[in-house]
Order: sequence, then structure tokens, then C-alpha cells
Amino acid sequence: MSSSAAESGSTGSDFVVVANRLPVDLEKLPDGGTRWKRSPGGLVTALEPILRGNKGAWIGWPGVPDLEVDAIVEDGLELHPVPLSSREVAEYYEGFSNATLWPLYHDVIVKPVYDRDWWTTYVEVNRRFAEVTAKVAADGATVWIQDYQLQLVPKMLRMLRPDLTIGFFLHIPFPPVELFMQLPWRTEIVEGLLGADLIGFHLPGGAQNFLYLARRLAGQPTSRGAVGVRSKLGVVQVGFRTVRVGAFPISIDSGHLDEMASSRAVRDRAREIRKELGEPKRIMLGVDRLDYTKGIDVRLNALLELLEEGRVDPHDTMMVQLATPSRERVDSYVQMRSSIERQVGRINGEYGRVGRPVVHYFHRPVPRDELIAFFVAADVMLVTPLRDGMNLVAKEYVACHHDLSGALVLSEFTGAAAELRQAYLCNPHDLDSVKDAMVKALTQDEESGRRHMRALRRQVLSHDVDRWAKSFLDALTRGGVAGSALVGVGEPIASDADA
Ligand code: GDG
Repeated sequence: MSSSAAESGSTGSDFVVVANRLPVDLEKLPDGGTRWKRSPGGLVTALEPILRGNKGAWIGWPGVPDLEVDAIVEDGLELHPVPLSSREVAEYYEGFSNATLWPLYHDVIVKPVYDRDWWTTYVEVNRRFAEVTAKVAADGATVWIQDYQLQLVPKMLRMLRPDLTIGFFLHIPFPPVELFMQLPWRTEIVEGLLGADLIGFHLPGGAQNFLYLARRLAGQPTSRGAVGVRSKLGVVQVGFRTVRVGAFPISIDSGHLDEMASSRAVRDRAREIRKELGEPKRIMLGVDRLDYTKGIDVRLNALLELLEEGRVDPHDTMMVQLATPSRERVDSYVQMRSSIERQVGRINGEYGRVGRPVVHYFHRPVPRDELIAFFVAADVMLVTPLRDGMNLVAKEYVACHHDLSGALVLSEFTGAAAELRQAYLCNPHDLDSVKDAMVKALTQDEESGRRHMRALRRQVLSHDVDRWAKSFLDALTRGGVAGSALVGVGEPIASDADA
């Protein structure tokens, strides 16, 4: 049964973003009341002008379980909360999203848990998101669904509202076929995504993996007499519908960051940070959610060996690791945290001096201004994930180095490495490669450092998040070529022959 905006009595929104989280957090106050707090991220910044200019709405969970709250309008933008119970947070979010899909899509760095109850809850919660969206969207509206928590929403929403134009973007890698096939619900997920008109990935590789799977899984005849699926060159034909698949590498608000990083206040704070750290000759920096995909352990191991070998001098080189708390109730995160904290303790125990640890480790969120000052203060940025869809931190560091100082050590296993070729690239599975990249970055001569940074900045400043959002929405609404700025607009993303 369809439930259109008109049936529900409202005229509805013409542009709707659907994401696991709202762009504001609901906070519970000690007196039992609640208040909204803005949580600005790159996605909000990029989409805000489009949302405000188009009678926009955002649908998502407000971040507090077991609470029903009404929709609010914030500066002309409608925010529609989707309620989740504590059980649903545990099973849909911490369970299926972050202990099944997250590790499976990140090369099974830890073993994914396949739990039937979690799956059932994932289906239920996806259905709730689809139902809220069906009520909020105006006739013929454009809906943009975000990320791995909501992969069933495109199909569910299409069944409720065939009049909508539906886009989906995956912020994490889409895994190789051999890994994806482990998932007991692999066909349902692929069919869920195929409900969209356009499916976007960061990289052509992810798009290719998906195209192959679409043909292999969704094309199977079933007892229900499934429609045949054919895929070629970025297009999947699902019965009479055409689903386009493309690579759209996300970016940051680079112009704004560049401006902030050049401001007097941030530059003063950056100098102060260096002073507070005891004016070391070189500062290396890591900034990550505390996640096993990010390779924080890799860079600590590399540092330890470099210290043991005397290639890094603890008297003049320091590392700062800002680790934002993340998914703290998921087992693998609890284990990883203690192992990283042991590593930090070991390095400081062996190489630190009174008042001068080698690694400064912070496990708490840092305010945005302070984070930018750290980016400015750092001589070397360490980005060493074992697998990462894009990695915005790498781009943020580059945007903060207006004066062309600094060096970026970057894992080849990040989406960002496809664009940031002038970084010191390394293979995080090969410790010698990481160590060599770190030493090269620490000892680069000024002129070649400036050359590298200039090239990196050219890429980051000319490909910002605004351009990313526009290119996706153009392709979605105008049926543009499913291609990306990075791979060359219109570059074929699959060379498979027809199924
Ligand atoms: C997913 C994909 C993809 C971090 N700590 C603090 C803080 N941050 C900010 C960073 C950056 C963002 O959080 C993290 O973005 P990343 O891209 O690095 O990583 P994920 O969170 O894993 O994001 C990833 C991304 O989605 C977008 O598609 O690139 O591959 O995994 O902006 O600066 N910000 C503040 N304090 C902190 O302590 N203020």
C-alpha cells in the first residue's frame, strides 16, 4: 500500500535526506528534559544550502534511545526524528550495522558476527525509516539515502512511493565479491540497494564489485519469479527500471577549512600547542575515531621499531594521537582500545623522559577549532588505515597547510590515496613500508615538501564537498553520466560484458 505525502495530509518536502543520525543531537538534561544540540559535519554543510533552498527535510535517529520526539523545524529545515528503542540500538546499530556490516565491508579485519535476530531488527528499523520517508516526501520528490545502516530503504521506499527519485550513497568501501558472499542476507541487501535510481560509491572499484554482485545475486530466478537483472558499464537493468551505479569520491569544505586554518586565532593556538609540547623538532599527528580499521596500532608499531632502530630520536620527535571515543559497547572496540593503550604505555615507558612522553594520547573528542590548530601544528600527518572508504582527515590536514608546510603519510588502502598521489604512500600491512614513509616525511627537504603539498592542495581545494554533492545530485536528477571527477567524468566503471 502506498502512503503518499498527499494522503498523509501534508504537502511534503521536495528534497529529503535520510541518514542514520539527524544533523542535531538530542541531549537528555539532568532534570529529565531534553534539548537539541547542533552537530555539524561535512555532509550537513554540503547539503544545507540545497536543503534550505528546496523545502528540504532530514530524517534520522536523534541519538537517544527510548524517546519519541516531534519533528522540529530548524532555520527552515525540517528534522524528522526516527525513534529507536534500546534493543534496536543494540541490534540494528551496534549489532548488525557495526559488528556485522562494518567489519565485513572493511576486509573482515575482525570477524563479522552473523546473528539472525540482529538481521530481523535491521529489517524492522529500515522499514521504519522507509515509512517515515514515505510520509515526509512530496509527490515526485528527490530522496537521498545515506550509508550502510540503511541499505534496505531504497527498495522498501520504492514499494511505498514509486513516484520518488531515489539516490543512495555508501560512505564505506563496498567489499570484494568473495567477502560479500559470506553474508547470509546478501541477496536481500543487493536487492534493497537496487531500489534506488542511482547508487554511489567513493571509488570505481566499489562500483565494480556491486555491479558484478547485482548480476550474480539479483539476477537469480527465485521461487517468486524474480525479474532478470543485467548490468554493464555502470548501469543495471532491473526489469523495466534502469539503476545507475557510479563513483563519487566525497570531500570536505576545503575553502572554509583553509580560511579557518589561516586565521590569526588558529595560528596562535598552533604555536601554543608546539610550546606546550616542549618545542620538539618534529610533531607527528594521528586523528581518528578509535576504530580497528584506522591502523592506529600500525603507526604505533612502526614508531616503536623506528625508536628501537635509532631512526627516530625521542629527544626531538613526538607523536600526538587524538582518538575520538567510538562504538564503546561493541566488543572488538573495547579490546582494541586496551591494546592501543598498552602500546602507548610501552613506548612511553621505554623512550619517554620526565615531563616528555614520546606519544601524547587523548581519548576524548576535541573541539573543531582545537582540532584545526593541531592540524596546523603538525609536521607530519599519519593516516594509516587498513581499509577506509575515503578518509576525510587526510584531506583536512592538506586544506590546513596554506603555507605549504607539512607532510602526509597515507595508506594505499584509503579512498583518499586515489586522489592524493603526492602523499608518502604506504602499505599498512607492510611495516617496513610504513616506517620508510614516516622517515621520508620526517626528513623531507623543504623544497620538495612544498612541491608535494602544493599538488595535494590543488586536488583538495578544487574538489570540495559541494562539488561532490552537486555531481551526485546532477547525476540523480538529470540522469547525468554516472562518473566522477576523480576517475574522469563518464569513465566506464565496469567492463564486464552483459550477463
Ligand atoms: C566514514 C568513512 C569516509 C575526528 N575526531 C574528531 C573529529 N573528527 C572528524 C574528522 C573528520 C571526521 O571526524 C572523520 O571522518 P573520516 O572520513 O576520517 O572517518 P569516518 O568517521 O570513519 O567516516 C570514511 C567518511 O565516512 C565520509 O564519507 O571518508 O571512509 O569510514 O571530519 O575531522 N572532529 C572533532 N573532534 C574530534 O575529536 N571536532
